[in-house]
Amino acid sequence: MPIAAIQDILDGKYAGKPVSVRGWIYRKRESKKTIFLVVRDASGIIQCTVKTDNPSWTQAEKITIESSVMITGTVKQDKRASGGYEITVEKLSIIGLAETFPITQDKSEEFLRDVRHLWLRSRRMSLIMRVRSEVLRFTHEFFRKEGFIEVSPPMFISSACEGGSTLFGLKYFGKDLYLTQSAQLYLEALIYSLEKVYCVAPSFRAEKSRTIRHLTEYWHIEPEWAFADMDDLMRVEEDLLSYICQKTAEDCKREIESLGADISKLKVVNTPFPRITYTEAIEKLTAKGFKIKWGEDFGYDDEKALAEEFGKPFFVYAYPRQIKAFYCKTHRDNPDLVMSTDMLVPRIGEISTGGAREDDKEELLRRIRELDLREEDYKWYIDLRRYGTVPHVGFGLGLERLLTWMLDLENIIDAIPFPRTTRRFYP
Ligand code: AMO
Repeated sequence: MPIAAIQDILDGKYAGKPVSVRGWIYRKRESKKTIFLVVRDASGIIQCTVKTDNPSWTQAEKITIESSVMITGTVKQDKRASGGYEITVEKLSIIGLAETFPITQDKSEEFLRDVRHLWLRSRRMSLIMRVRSEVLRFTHEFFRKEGFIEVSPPMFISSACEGGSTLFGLKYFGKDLYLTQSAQLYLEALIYSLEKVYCVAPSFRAEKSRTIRHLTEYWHIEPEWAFADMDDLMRVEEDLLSYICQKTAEDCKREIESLGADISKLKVVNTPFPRITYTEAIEKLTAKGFKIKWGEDFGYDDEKALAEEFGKPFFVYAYPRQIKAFYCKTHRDNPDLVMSTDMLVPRIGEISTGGAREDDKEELLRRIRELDLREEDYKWYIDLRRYGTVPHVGFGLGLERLLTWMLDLENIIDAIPFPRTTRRFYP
């Protein structure tokens, strides 16, 4: 007999028919004459009933929560059953009898994080993981559609991309190396042959901040492309975000509703996004009574206040040189500013940073010296400006920050299966 996906049964494809399902016991309830087993598989949950006269009764009595099972029976339409269908069991085989499952309803968040390897079985975590997978699919679809080529950057690196304070160091056969903070510099090397490239890869940050938006290991969506300016950059970025939001609202409606997240905020993500300069952002914040001065970087509270005003994703661009990285391209008509832009969303603040890269060798060298970086560490990167330099742009979008916003998650740690933070690296 074919093994049915539970969702297909709930969709009415097996009404009145014999069927087999495989899965795990989600809930169990007993009365004198019937045992009700709620079984879950990857697609959904369904109630299965075993009667006293069934030869499987003793198996059903013995079965425990989270035991793995194979059930054969007949699908019955029943308005009282959640989902509208149930299975009258003919045969129940226990595949793996579970010990007493440690997760019960009264457990604390902290406990659930300690047993993350088991908590991943919860309906909530499975729904999030499904949407995460779909968001990745839409990301790949978008870049392929736009002619970008997927590339694979290294994780071991010898010089910093985003500044020393968040670098994870490690010993590499006696030499000092680091874990990558961003693939950007390597992507820049690849545009000279492929022109438009992207990757989705882990980035590592020795980030001491314990906030709802910081991980030490996160997944980074990073495109980089040649012959492009800031306008092209913001256009591709907003197109990507609106593609992801629209497709997710369409294809993950059931998951989003089950998670209790607000689907309407995804549906209204349409291009063009509002754009304000850094200077305008400072003026807005000053008007709201914030103490921030021109030249200072935004804190989380500043970003949240700005984002509240827009209520949807928007760009801040043209930042002061002193708060941005060495690779940012200086505005030729105003050397105090660099061509850099952040995308901000409500509640989370910054979800991406991007910009035009300094493509002039002398300007780049000047920035490297100004920031006291070691020129020899960036020799290969400077080479890229020696041989056929081109104007180019790119951005980095944090997948988990994006999901935290899209799914109204309280904390970024629920956007990734095995979160790594300052305090958490088990399991
Ligand atoms: P930046 O350092 O701003 O820029 O990082 C880009 C995006 O990565 C995400 N992010 C994080 N997500 C979770 N936990 C963290 N600790 C964390 N740190 C960063 C955010 C952020 O917007 N190379 C540049 C980008 C570029 O210009 O192309 C970079 O890495 O969503």
